Amino acid sequence: VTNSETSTATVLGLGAMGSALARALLTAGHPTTVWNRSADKAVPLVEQGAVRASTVAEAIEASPLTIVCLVDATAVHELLDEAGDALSGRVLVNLTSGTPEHARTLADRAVHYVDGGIMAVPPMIGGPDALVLYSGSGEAFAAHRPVLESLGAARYLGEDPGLAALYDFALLSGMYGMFAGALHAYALVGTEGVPATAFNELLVPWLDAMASTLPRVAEEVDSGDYGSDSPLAMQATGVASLIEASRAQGITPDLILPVKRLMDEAVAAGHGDSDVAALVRVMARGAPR
Ligand code: FVH
Repeated sequence: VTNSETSTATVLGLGAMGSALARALLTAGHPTTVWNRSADKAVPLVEQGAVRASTVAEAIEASPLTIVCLVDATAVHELLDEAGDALSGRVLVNLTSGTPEHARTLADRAVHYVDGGIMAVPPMIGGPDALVLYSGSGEAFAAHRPVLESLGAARYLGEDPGLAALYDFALLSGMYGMFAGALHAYALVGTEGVPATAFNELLVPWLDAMASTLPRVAEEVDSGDYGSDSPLAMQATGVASLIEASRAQGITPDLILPVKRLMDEAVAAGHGDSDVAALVRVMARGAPR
């Protein structure tokens, strides 16, 4: 891997995200070659100064760095089949969403492979709030870091190519947990005509206050030394009432039931006196459900 030409890049895949990535590279002044299965998606980028390649191999050979962003890992494998030897000596940064195992399998196909997880939606790319997680070849990442930073803040996590996907899904888990709880709350107060926008006056500071307890929760998860300020046995009873109240208001408790099930399992496993952090113990058993 050399960094002598690190300012040029190729983008394979020009869907909503791939186009945003190519636009950000062009805006940052990096000469950019693009390719997409449906050629018409390259037109606006060519108008912005990109060079359109007619084949995957031609696109890859145009730059020392190729960024791929397709619908899924299967499409990336197909693309690599099409690329032949073009990647030899070049760096592949895969920003397609996939599992850690997908990333590790793809890494076996390219010598200089970096996987990435994009923590942003297309309009955020190139802006101050975009974050991209990377893992895989540290040498390749370091050589192309200046170009990659034009997409958003770049955070390198380590040599295991699966790490970026793992962190990506862990962050998404936090996000979906928050949205699930907030949507259940809106549905609940909505049964009495309270608009979600009005309820936010209470909900948002409450969630902020709960988020501020995460450092303590995380310490308990790491140490296995769980606090007992809000014992799970007490919380499980409270959540049972929450479920009953939801049903009585005509709201399905579907988003809350899995939390109750884990609490019951933790209590049955002897964690009734522990704080909520002890739920990780139950999850780590990985029992099929
Ligand atoms: N958009 C978003 O908000 C999220 C943010 C977080 C990361 N994701 C992931 O990014 C990947 C691409 O997402 P996208 O939004 O660009 O997706 P689409 O607009 O649907 O574009 C899909 C592109 O994939 C091409 N493609 C599909 N199948 C193949 C194939 N077999 N061979 C070659 N290319 C293929 C498709 O080409 P075409 O249909 O235009 O010809 C598009 O370029 C994704 O992993 C998200 O999870 C985005």
